[in-house]
Amino acid sequence: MTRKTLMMTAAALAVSTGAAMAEGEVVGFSQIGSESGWRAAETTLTRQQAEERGIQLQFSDAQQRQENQIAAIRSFIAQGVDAILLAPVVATGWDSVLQEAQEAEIPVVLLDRQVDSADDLYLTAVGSDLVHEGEVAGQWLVDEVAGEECRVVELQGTTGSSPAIDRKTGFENAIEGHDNIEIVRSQTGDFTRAQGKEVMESFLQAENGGQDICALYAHNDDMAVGAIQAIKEAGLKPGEDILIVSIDAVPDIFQAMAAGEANATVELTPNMAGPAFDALAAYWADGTMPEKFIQTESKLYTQADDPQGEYDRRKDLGY
Ligand code: GZL
Repeated sequence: MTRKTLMMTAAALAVSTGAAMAEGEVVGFSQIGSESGWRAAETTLTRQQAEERGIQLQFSDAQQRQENQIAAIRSFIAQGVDAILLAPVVATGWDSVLQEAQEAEIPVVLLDRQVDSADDLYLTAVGSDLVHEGEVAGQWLVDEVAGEECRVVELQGTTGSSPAIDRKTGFENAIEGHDNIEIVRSQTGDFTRAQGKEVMESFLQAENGGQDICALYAHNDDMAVGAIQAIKEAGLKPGEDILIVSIDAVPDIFQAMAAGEANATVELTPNMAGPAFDALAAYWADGTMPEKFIQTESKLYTQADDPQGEYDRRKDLGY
């Protein structure tokens, strides 16, 4: 397929999907890395959304390092891009580079995580209510154990990231006042399967081989999937001996749910770029200023919600 045909196809597709065209704009995307299936899907969908809208995407993978993100943003500024997308690995340390982008009159849109900087330093932030996600997960456990004693272990996301901070806060909000539920161990697994498995192994050892653990709360599904492996290797039944609740709604957690090895997940859409590019198209067209926070929804899924069907619907979306 020639480039011209491809462009025409993309344009036709954009019209059919209603994607706002932004023909010829150049956007730099500073992506955290590929630490989870969810992150991989976000990258896939961002590339697709850019192509549908005729946007040229300059992509940078920071390998989880903030200094790489800051360097990428400075490179985008030097290139004179029309906008910058930033998924900030941690919440602090962005003021100076965001001020440089502001001085260069390049709008910055945050994706899926927040920064502590003043909100005049970015055009808008697209993401979920991370505290609410933690509350949804916590409330599910409160309802599930129905007053029974429950010792919980927690796998936190990347230290200093807004999802790790806020999802912890939300879960604690939900279990507050329910003295039967207690978080007895909490440690970062850095949002990855490998570290989720490793830290869960240490939790199992420390908690009487897992006999004293009632539930795992993982800040993302990838750490939960790693932990499920550790629980099985310890001779216990995940989803039964140890309840599993996590966040993201990636295909593999639905596969585990269908096998009875996970119990609940809170959905996080990986399509943060669609709303981001819509806001940028309006801003580029006539200076329209978007809301500072464009919130995506957080839906709870359990074993009662056709997990096999959810797996089938999501397995080809780029996770
Ligand atoms: C949350 C997002 C998190 C995902 C993880 O908005 O930043 O980062 O929940 C990913 O899977 O690592």
